[in-house]
Amino acid sequence: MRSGTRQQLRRLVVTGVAVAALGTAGIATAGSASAATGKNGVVEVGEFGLYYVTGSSGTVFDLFVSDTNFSGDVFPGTSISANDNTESYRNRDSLTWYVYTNASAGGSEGWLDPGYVGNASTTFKNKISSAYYYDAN
Ligand SMILES: [Ca+2]
Ligand SMILES: [Ca+2]
Repeated sequence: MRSGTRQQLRRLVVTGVAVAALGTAGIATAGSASAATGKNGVVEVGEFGLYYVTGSSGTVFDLFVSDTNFSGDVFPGTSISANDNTESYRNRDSLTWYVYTNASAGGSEGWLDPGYVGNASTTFKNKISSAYYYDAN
């Protein structure tokens, strides 16, 4: 449900109101042409990336929509768990992302403004277990 809401929001932001007048077919075409793909190892426009190491480069866990529990997630193309295993960020979204040290927005909360690039503080380094594109707690 969150994902659907997000997709609709994104579509409006990216393509503007004009697309709405084109009807469902037009919206579908525009959406597929511009949509970022989460968890494909590339931090695209509209995504939030959490990196395996400091420096905001290299192996990255890229999110387009919120992830309530990193357990079971791996860095794309690897078998490396993303849970409690990220050290830096890159926010290419137009929204502020919120990160939490426990699943389901539990534990300590941090936030990364649009455009933010940088390393995690001690509180969050190798401790993040969920991330949201809104304030979830
Ligand atoms: Ca991506
Ligand atoms: Ca954790």
